[in-house]
Amino acid sequence: MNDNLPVPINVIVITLKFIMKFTTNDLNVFIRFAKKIMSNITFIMIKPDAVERGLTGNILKDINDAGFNIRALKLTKLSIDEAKMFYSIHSERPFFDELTKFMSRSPIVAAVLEKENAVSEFRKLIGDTDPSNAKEGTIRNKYAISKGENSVHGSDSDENAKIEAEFHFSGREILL
Ligand code: IDP
Ligand code: MG
Repeated sequence: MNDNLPVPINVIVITLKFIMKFTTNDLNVFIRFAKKIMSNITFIMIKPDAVERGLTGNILKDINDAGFNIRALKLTKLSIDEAKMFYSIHSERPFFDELTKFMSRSPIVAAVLEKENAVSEFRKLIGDTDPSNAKEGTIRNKYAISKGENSVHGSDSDENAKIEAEFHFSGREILL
């Protein structure tokens, strides 16, 4: 018996086409899935002013009541260098020193939250940066002290949510 019979070319082509079709479909499903996950998560922090005043529980309850699911959560503390790295986008702003000193002053609570359109939904829940402009009932309206010490951070885009979540959490700490 001859073990080295050549495989007909059309069988090879059909097999390759099948494999390519399968992997392309698979890839598309994966990309759609990844995009959906990305638009459904945001990264947030409960800032030093709020943790110091014992507001962590109240803010987590507001987050829960607004329909967000917590996918990662920890109490942690930023060093001054970590705060500078995290807020590097604001390094040229006049408030950069004040902001980074404040954010490294005492512990924060970091979290990854999930909800449809998580980034914009969370920014609606927290309100304007300046609490005097934040709508009634928003977290900053209820708890913030000033434009700087404004109790919570929320990512401003899907891309930044991913970058910021990865700054604080390892893959195995985020339970998606
Ligand atoms: P956001 O947190 O609402 O996205 P950003 O403009 O991204 O606001 O500013 C980041 C953070 O920097 C604010 O949450 C606040 O803590 C701080 N910050 C912004 N503007 C000022 C300011 O004029 N004085 C002091 N701190 C500020
Ligand atoms: Mg911002």
